[in-house]
Amino acid sequence: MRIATSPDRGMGRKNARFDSRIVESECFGRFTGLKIGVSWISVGKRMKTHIRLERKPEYANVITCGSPERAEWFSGFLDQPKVLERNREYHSFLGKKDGQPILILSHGVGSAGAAIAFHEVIDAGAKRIIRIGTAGGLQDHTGIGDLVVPSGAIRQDGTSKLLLPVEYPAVPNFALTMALMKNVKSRHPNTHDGVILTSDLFYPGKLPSDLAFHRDAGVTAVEMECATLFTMGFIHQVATAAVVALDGNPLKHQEGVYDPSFDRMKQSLENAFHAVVDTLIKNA
Ligand code: R1X
Repeated sequence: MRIATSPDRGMGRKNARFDSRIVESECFGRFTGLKIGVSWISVGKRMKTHIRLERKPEYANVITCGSPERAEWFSGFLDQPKVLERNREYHSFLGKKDGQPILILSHGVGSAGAAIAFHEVIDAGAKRIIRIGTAGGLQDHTGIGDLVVPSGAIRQDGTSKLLLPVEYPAVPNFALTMALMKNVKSRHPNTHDGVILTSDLFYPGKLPSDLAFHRDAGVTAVEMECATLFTMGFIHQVATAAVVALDGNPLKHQEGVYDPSFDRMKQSLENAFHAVVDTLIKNA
């Protein structure tokens, strides 16, 4: 409990209400390995339990994506890339662009696990977080390989409902999103904006799917983490944004409109990555 009274909680005093959860998870983490044990005694530089990073100024600009392999691939486009940590789905890489450090962190699939990555990377010093993901397009005017920069996300995830009441919108940072949209469009003409759906569900169950409803309402795409990221950013006053590459249309999967293979997504993701880097280093 010594750490609970430390003046440097990583999140700042205004977020002291989150301390109990941080302390709980770090008390657990203390006993899970030597590295965590060592960080326990370096007050103010404690290693975050899951992503296993300490708080550092180099972690202000963050690119996050679901897949660890994709995170590593992205890091190859940066100068002097290096592997930082690999724990569960949370793999981190640090590199530079124009001399400015950029942290790349994978968050896995789904809002609950991703929220852990978002929370801990904010605790580690993130000031801007941009997610590069994949999503299913819902509109007929979107196609595989198109990019979408969300202007907001419907909170059909479970996690953000545990963070803020449902009346709060999940919206990215406006200025960061406008800058990102400009950069993405200049590299990838088939880029759309709009509201996306963040759902915890990938495969349907017995209940009827509501995807056709959201298509008819004008929702651009569906994925699984953006609303959680935007909500987390709002809570902690950290600028967030996202760009997602469309790998199909879940309403047309049976017609074969689904190809999440790396070969199909590669060019779109590469364009998205360079646009995100441009956005982060110019807004640093
Ligand atoms: O956000 C969605 C999730 O991370 C997009 O792709 C994954 C599911 O295949």
